[in-house]
Amino acid sequence: MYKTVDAFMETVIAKNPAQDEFHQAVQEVVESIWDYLQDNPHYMHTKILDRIVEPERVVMFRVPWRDDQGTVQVNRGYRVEFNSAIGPYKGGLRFHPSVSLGILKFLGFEQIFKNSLTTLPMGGGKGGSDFDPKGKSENEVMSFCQSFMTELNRHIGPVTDVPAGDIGVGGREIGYLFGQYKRIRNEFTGVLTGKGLNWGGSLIRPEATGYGCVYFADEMLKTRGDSFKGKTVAVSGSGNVAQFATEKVIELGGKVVTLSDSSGSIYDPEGIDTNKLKWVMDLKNIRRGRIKEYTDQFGGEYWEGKRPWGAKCDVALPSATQNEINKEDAETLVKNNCFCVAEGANMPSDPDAIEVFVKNKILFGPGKAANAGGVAVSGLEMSQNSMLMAWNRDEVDAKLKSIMTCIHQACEKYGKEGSYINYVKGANIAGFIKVADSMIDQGVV
Ligand code: NDP
Ligand code: 2IT
Repeated sequence: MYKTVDAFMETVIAKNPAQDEFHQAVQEVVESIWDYLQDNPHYMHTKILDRIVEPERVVMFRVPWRDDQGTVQVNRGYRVEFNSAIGPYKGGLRFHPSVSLGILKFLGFEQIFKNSLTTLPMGGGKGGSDFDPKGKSENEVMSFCQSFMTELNRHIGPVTDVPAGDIGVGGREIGYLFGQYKRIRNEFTGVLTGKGLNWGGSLIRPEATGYGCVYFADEMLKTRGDSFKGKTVAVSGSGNVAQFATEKVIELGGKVVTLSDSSGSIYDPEGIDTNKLKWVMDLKNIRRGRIKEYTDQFGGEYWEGKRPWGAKCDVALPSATQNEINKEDAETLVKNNCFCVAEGANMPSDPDAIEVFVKNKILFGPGKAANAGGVAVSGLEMSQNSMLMAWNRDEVDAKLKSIMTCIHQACEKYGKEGSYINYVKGANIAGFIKVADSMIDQGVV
């Protein structure tokens, strides 16, 4: 039996070489549940840690397709079916050139605990491809999606594994993937979430991750008798999560002053209002342009190649990608009196950054708690699909709000350290218990 976290991590690193992000995600979870495991030795006796870091199944496959010039292109596809102890595998698909097995294992691992926190019956999974949708035509994106699903379809199903979107996969891609699944299988089922409203999608699913993140941050602020009203907020990213986080902050009376993409950040001290946001949504979702164009339209500053963390803010909502806040960024945020960070993205803060936040006792909501609203509404989409019915906008929004409040309560219950809530510890322990206990109930599988 392992005596220390380091001893356990040595075996994980040896067995999974060159998967740095996966090691990082495992280390964070194991560190924060370690004391709990010592107090509850049956988890160690049943080797839950060794089992939970091993995916139940990994599928890797060739994705050949033809570009507009007729040239054959070959990408690699993946689906990591990590853990089905509490429900069918559930989690997004990421299309981005940086996708590798290690990245998808980190995301799949996080998803196990996140899905457990939602209170809904969903296991953990993640998939995707190193395909880069940037600069591709509609026809190329469709050809790729069809080829990807031609292989993936045999591994998924509404009670087996239900993918959804993530970076580079939005409503358009889910549509092409769903169309191809239906064509091959001759089944109209809830095999994907994030579907269009006309064909089985749920209201509020597009908004859910961003809205949920802001609801969670609002719960964190409430613990200090505070709210979003009058707060200056730095958001990173300008995709699905960033857009709807911004929309909800505006609605709650806050002022969002930054957005970014992989080329740089924009800083608008006047605040991004509803009209400007509408323009950003058109830029990013329809015209598929760069965030730099914002400053040509509305003024403000463009910070080429820079992340937004140099902007003075009260609240930060990192909503782009992993490891986008390092130690220096975290110190800058704290120095500028930012006192609340809620992660819309998965693992955007690196371990040194998290240490800075926790040491300074600021409110820090890790992704698996703060961004769980997206997959939670995916779970609600699955429920509606199985019942062959649809809830209205207010019903779904109320359920989302109530789930985010439950997640906050779970973090508080397991993360309280005196008057400070350590949300990392709280989320990891609460997420772990339900999955680990279910694994024990189901025997050595
Ligand atoms: P989108 O593809 O809609 O948007 C991603 C945004 O992040 C874009 O602005 C993109 O810029 C930027 N970005 C991506 N990669 C990088 C990078 N390497 N460096 C800097 N910026 C980058 O994705 P989502 O909004 O859906 O996802 C954002 C984050 O939220 C991810 O971490 C995802 O895992 C997480 N998440 C998403 C959920 C969802 O429901 N969609 C649910 C829970 C978490 P560019 O256009 O230049 O690439
Ligand atoms: O990281 C995530 O939680 C997602 N990309 C959403 C997954 C889902 O199944 O809705």
